[in-house]
Amino acid sequence: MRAYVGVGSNLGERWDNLALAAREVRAAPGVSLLRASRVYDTEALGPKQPRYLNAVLELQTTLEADLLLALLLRIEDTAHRRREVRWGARTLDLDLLLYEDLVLRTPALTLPHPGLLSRRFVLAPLAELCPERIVPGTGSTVGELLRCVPAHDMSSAGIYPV
Ligand code: A4P
Ligand code: MG
Repeated sequence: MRAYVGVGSNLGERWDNLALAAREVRAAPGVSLLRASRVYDTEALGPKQPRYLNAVLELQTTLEADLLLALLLRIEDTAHRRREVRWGARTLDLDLLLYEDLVLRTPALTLPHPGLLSRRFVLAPLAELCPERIVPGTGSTVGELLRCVPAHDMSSAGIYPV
């Protein structure tokens, strides 16, 4: 199965947090890390907080969607534990953006990820990897959705630390 994971970090050693996410994904049984987008430095959406680094990872996996999400939450926990010692706040956010063509709305998992449709800092890195992919439930491609979302204060910050 092909899956796309949004990675975000806005506290602590942000580049290290991105590297940890890639490392943990690669180490997980049943998951291959195929590609990573560039990394973007983005203005935070929501309450005032530090800027984010955002990127997207492309995975091939034999895990079902719920097990893949469980893995992502476990990786978040790994980063958060480290963080709690030094920063006392969350530093890694992993969102399951797309899982094949699955459309799902359960308390534990919504697919596609609801933030995907409106967030340029998610669509831009995703469009680097799969611009022609149809986002299930919308009838539009990633590239088309990207052209429709509003501008966002963001800039390319470099290649992903895989
Ligand atoms: N969940 C349901 N569907 C999914 C999915 N597709 N992927 C559930 C991941 N999780 C999913 O908790 C999220 C819970 O949602 C999980 O337990 C899972 O069962 P969380 O990650 O602890 O909460 P959160 O991330 O604070 O909330 P949420 O609603 O996921 O927030 P977002 O959408 O992740 O937004 N600004 C910039 N520039 N860049 C960012 O990356 N991110 C956020 C957080 C805010 N502002 C940002 C950014
Ligand atoms: Mg999240």
